[in-house]
Amino acid sequence: TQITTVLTEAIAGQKPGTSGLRKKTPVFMGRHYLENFVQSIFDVVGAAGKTFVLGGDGRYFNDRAAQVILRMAAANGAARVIVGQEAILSTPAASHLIRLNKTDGGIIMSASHNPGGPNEDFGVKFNMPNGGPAPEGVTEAMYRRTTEITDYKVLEAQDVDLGRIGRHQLGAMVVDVVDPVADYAALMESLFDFPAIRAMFAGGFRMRMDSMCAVTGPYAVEILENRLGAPKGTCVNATPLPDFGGMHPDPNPTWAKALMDEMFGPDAPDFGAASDGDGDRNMVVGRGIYVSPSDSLAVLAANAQLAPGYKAGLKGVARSMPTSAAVDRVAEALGIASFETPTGWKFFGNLLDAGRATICGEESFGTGSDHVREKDGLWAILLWLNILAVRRQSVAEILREHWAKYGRNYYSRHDFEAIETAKADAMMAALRGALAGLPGQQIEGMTVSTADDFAYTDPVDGSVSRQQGVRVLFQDGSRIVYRLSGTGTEGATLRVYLERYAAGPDGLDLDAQAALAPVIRAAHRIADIATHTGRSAPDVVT
Ligand code: VG1
Ligand code: CO
Repeated sequence: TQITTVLTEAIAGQKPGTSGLRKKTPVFMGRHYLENFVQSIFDVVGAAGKTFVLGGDGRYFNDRAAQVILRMAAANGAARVIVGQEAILSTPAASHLIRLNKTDGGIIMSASHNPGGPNEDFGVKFNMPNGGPAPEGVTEAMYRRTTEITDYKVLEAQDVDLGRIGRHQLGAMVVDVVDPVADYAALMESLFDFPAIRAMFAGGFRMRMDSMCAVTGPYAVEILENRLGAPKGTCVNATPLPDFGGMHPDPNPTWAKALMDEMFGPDAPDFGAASDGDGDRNMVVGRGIYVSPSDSLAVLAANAQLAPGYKAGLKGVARSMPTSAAVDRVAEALGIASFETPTGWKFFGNLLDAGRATICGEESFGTGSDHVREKDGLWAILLWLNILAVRRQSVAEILREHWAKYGRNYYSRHDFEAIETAKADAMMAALRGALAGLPGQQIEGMTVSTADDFAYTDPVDGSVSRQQGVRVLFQDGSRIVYRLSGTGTEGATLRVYLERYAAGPDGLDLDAQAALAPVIRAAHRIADIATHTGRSAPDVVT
């Protein structure tokens, strides 16, 4: 085994977005593309003598990329890499292994909720020793490194047999291949009341878990069917496939349509759930009722104490800025702090590390807690199950009681996908230019109170992140947020986030789109979406 230094040239565009570097698979498979980025990671964080975790969501190229990353880690002097069997790890499981083994961080191969396959998406991201995504300062340094890289190091060696659990040697580096599920399942068992959930299933409670042919399949089968006794067949689409069976592994009402149809059909089970490509997102559905992610976060925060892992109460809660304020009302009632951060899980890391927040969430189907430093799909699903087992009520009853107590934040997100980048940029620029003139204006019967471009100062380390989304707030508490996606790989995706508060007791049971109709019209008028983008209707509504 010999270490080779390969000459290379900088490749443009290797800038990590909201969650790592994501590109079309053929781009990632292109000459030196993966190697340049991985070398830049090691150049920034240092590899000599260190221990890392490696795994991915099993999408196309996951297996080949893992071998390249291992050979580069060995060539860069890493002491040890802990790899999930067959290079598989869900994102939350990877975060847990990084923490459990007190490693120096990890590399996760995933493009998350983006489709996978030879012509779809691939991605790589680095997580820090705390288990969380690298903060902006670190990803910026990696990006700068990609612009000046001249060579990378790789070990000339055979593939490691990643199918065999146990210790392997790669040059001077140790490779420990581990069961991807075992430690994660044990962590879940330590947080939740498994006997209570098991008793609920034994009593005839029915659930449908849709893993969307992505990474959570083996985790869901082990935890729900094997450990909690849910009937065989509770988990569907439970075998991870390199192309996710051609599906879009994004758990929302549009892409998890089969689950939605079942939950709204005549023989709906009690509870439905789905997770995304890398297992950090979740969608939760009751019989005949959809739980919006923002409401889910609020319900979980309000009821977390019913689970053993949270019985001491929450230190605080945090949500991304576009997420509805429903959880803020819960925090107020509990007398705990609530934080508002930019989009992306990396912004929760400091709050979790500092013990200022226990539960965090995003409107994009992401919820999690301080048990790891990523959002965690199965964690959220298990917390719901724990709450259902203790309260012995339906999802619909729990939601209605929640709204009756706190009022309801009607909420929806409208996505306009694959817009020409120049047009999307022009629209955002025009919108930013118009912000100063908006306060006081009357639109669709509502008066604008303030309008700004969200900037965040991290309360722990003081770092500042600007231009995190344009917000328009109205006097009646309604709100519109506009931002461009940082995870897409094709053109630009405009996300428009819509919110309106109803205090109750009347008007708590409306259809969200109907309740939001004036806010939706105002959103189109204020940003002139149709004129700028040529689109009058969204591609995806959540
Ligand atoms: C989206 C979501 C964001 C989430 C991110 C990563 O980012 O809006 O809330 O943290 O995806 O999720 P953007 O920049 O496209 O809006 V995942 O499951 O793709 O890691
Ligand atoms: Co994901």
